[in-house]
Amino acid sequence: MKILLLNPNTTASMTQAIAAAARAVAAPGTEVRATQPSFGPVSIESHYDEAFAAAGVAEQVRLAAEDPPDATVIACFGDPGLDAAREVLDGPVLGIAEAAFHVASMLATGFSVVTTMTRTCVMAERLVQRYGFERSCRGIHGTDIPVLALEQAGEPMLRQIEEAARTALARDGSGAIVLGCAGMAPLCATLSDRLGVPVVDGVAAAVKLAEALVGLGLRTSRRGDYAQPLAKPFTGWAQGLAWEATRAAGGR
Ligand code: 2AL
Repeated sequence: MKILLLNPNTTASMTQAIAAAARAVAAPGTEVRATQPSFGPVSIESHYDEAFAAAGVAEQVRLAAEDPPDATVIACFGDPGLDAAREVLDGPVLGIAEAAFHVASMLATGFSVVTTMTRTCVMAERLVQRYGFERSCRGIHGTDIPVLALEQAGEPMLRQIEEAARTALARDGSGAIVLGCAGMAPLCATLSDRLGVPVVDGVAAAVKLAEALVGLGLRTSRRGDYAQPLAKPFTGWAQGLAWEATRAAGGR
């Protein structure tokens, strides 16, 4: 099974770190191909960043449609471009926030999210509402750690995240922690050991759920809004990314 692991930001070292985390949990027969957009922000920490990241995801899934993967994981906690990716690719597409919320809600009646910059908490909050997890998500906590700083996470940063998680568990009365950034994936095992509660990394959760959905023989519905995009010309720099009539007509 081929899983496309799409890092919506353009930092290659982070793509590689996420890919390593994904491969560590992937089944022996699963091949993880990791990629990132050709343009856009090096990290996603604002609505502005996220707008470009969604276009970057659209670019990459359009290119991937030429040799489609069995499943795709969008590895940024804002799940940018998720619906667009589902229109374009037939195999299941999972966002890491969506996957983590589902998994955490099956392990505890309430979970808390610990994330990066406090200003991104509203993005996670909107996803909680969009996916219908208002009852089980009991709080979203920023640490004000920049996404790219996670690449050099040492003991002080680990301790900062651990403390934020402990505060979240106590304040929210929750039983599990969701890590609110793909860049936190390499820290998941250590935080799990230290906290003694389930700690859910969305990258690992999405990879395992993707394998399950493919194993079940399930694909994205083509009925209604997840039908393929309408064929039409694109202009400007996005000219080459238009969805073509042959493709829209089921030509593959
Ligand atoms: C993220 C993430 O997962 N990747 C990125 O660039 N920003 N999430 C976040 N909450 O900052």
